[in-house]
Amino acid sequence: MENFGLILKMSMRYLPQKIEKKWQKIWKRKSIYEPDLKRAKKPFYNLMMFPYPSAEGLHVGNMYAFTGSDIYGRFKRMQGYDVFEPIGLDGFGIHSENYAIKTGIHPVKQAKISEKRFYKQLEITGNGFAWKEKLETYDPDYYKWTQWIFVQMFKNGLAYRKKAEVNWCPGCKTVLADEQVINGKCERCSTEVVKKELEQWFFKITKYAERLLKNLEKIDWSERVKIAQREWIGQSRGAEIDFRIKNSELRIKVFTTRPDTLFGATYMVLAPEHRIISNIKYQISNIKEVEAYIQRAKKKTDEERIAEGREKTGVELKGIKAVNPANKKEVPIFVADYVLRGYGTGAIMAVPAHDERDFEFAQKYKLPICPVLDKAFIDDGVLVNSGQFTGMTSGKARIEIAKWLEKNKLGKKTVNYHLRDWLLSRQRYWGPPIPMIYCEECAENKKGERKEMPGWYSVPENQLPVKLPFVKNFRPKGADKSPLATVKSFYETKCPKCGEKARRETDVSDTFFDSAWYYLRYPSVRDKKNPWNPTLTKKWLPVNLYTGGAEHSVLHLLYVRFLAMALHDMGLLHFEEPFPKFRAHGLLIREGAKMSKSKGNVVTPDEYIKKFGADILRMYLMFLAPFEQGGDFRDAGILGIKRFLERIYSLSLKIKNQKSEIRNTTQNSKLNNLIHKTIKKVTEDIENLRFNTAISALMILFNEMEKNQQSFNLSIFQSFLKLLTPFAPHLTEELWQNLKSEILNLKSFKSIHLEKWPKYNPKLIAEKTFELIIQVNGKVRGRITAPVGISKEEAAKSALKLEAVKKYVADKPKKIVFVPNKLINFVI
Ligand code: ANZ
Ligand code: ZN
Repeated sequence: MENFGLILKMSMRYLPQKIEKKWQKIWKRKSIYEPDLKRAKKPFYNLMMFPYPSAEGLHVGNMYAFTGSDIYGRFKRMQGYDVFEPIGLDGFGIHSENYAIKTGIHPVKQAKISEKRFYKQLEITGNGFAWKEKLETYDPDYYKWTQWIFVQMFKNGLAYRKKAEVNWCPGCKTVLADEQVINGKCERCSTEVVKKELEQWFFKITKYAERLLKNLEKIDWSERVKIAQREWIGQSRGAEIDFRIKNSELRIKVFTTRPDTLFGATYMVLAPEHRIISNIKYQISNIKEVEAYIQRAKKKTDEERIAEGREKTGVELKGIKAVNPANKKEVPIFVADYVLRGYGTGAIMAVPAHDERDFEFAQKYKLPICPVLDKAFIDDGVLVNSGQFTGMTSGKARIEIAKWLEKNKLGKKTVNYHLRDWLLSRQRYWGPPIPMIYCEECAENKKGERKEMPGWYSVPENQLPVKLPFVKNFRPKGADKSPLATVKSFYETKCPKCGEKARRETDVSDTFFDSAWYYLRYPSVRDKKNPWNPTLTKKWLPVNLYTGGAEHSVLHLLYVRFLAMALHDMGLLHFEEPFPKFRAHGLLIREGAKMSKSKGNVVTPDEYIKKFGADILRMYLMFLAPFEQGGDFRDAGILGIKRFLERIYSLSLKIKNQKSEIRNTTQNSKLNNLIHKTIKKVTEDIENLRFNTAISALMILFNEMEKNQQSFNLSIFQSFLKLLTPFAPHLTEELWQNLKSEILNLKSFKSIHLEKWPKYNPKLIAEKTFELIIQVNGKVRGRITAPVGISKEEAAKSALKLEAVKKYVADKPKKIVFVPNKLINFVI
């Protein structure tokens, strides 16, 4: 029923709001941004991190990121790819829930409000989204599969429960993952995080530490994100060494990156939580003092314990000694909180001559300091006082001492990682319930789905999803339990194994789990049987270009890589890196300050779109600075872009009114060359996300066209419009269709967005040059490359820049012979 024509009468003035609404409707009707997922020939999956609705709506900073990604997508579409650019909402989780708490509106209701608001905003910005594949993480059709993945993780030994000292946010009343603690504060609400000993669900990301690190070399990602991941994973190579306790069978294992300094280990330190202390309690003569110290230390967080400038404290374990395995010397053992329980083995050999922390401690407690390298506090020196290893370089000694330890069964080479397992459970309401059941009966009989976790069963897959019940009082309780723990009808269930009364897990999983697999669902949103359809997944994945914020370097971007690897190993995915290419966009600031609600300088795109239209705002944002760098949003700047688009509009009007003979036959060689140069420049710039310089190239071209409006071919203007299309999708569509005809026949409608990206002719842009021969008195003294048509004066000037020529032509030459485009001869 689309056989009616739409009159495209161009108004005299550029009215973006009118134009934009019209084209958005038509695009949607004609599904021009919906690739044929099954049959597409050249799939290109262009993805931008989906937003989480935590406030009133998107701000201009979010739009900045989406626009950059969208420009790239539109560019690829015109290059002939079937571009898939889906959108959705990361709407489950603490950020949305905290917002609901603030507004007092139940998250279920708030989600509907946010959905409308966000989607509306994303629509008016004119992005080429595939709306038919949108998804929301709180949709049971979606989280059914989030839970299903959890079950797979559990079945494969990658999800487990353990009691551990974890981060607790008193503000959000839940535990947090290490990655969500930024400088000791909650990533969400900035409350100071405290430690709590709790039993929680974890994903075994540490099992993948090495691969996560190694694969970084293979993927094309923004360097700063790779660096952040490398640091977070924190690989350190070294050795584990056993120190025997004198008169005992017990040994203390230490981790060191410096086995070359073993002979200088003059004392040992245990972390306050080290388990061996309780085993040797009765041999410690000052146990009261030691226990009191441990109690005090336990109240401090790791950050507090190792804070810079903090005076080191500790207590010696009197009555026992350890033996340095290298020189058999007896050394005292201390407990001190500068050694952390969660790293390495929780015990160290202290080498005060070469480790600054140990040096400080040794000075305070008057402990012996024994140098074993020719210089203090260096990574590489020559060994002294080190028995048979004396004289070796540190590098060699590290290997040799490790070998010697291994041979004598006193230790071994190891690799350690700073990365901790991903703490996944949250004591909150707004998330997918963790699909696990605990049966006391089975636990007592030491039965369970996995033998190391008696009593625990995953919810049978045909019973998924475990739906989140509506709980009126959804606010976090703060008693280490989710509000779901108050809903009897939810947690009471039967054991899938023995059928006895059992209890559901009442914690929900973290939002970062929801977003760790969403990219897999988009192409398959309509598949009811699989989380991701095998055929579609093979066709569309991995993602071709992923764009997003660098602030997620060690959160989302690390989790998502880990999960893909795990699923790959289970045989569920054909790739292990979900995003072979990732680009981090820069941050948008406003008049020098980061845009944030607390500073009151947040700008919503709506007001600007209302005033200027989406095209002007898009172009303005992209013109600010290189996309990967970010930019400073200043109201004044936007007017320049407005003026630019208005000029394009009126030039188009003029061209349309010109006689067709002029439009189709006129040649202007300068413009002909410039258009080809511009095509090359814009193509390369967009490919490298340098949108700002692409726009300035378009401005230069446009100025030239405006100056020569009577004398250029229409095809030049058309190419210009195509180049502008990714930036100003609505305006270019309007002008394009108008130049084609007065009447738009929707049946035969072909959007400019489906036109071919212009190609340049390399011959036309090759700077024409020749080799100028330079002679002095007829003898060749040099050659330079010079542009065809160079003048005698210019040629002489360039030639005299050469040292080899200058030295002969001291004064003014008597005569200069110039053969155009060939040679220059100085007669002296
Ligand atoms: C002896 C030594 C001599 C060390 C020397 C350093 C320099 P990274 O690089 O972070 O892996 N260490 C080991 N476990 C620790 C813990 N649980 N808490 C605090 N410190 C710990 O650091 C490894 C080094 O940090 C190890 O190497 C150990 O000190 C210390 F000249 O052993 B070293
Ligand atoms: Zn049971």
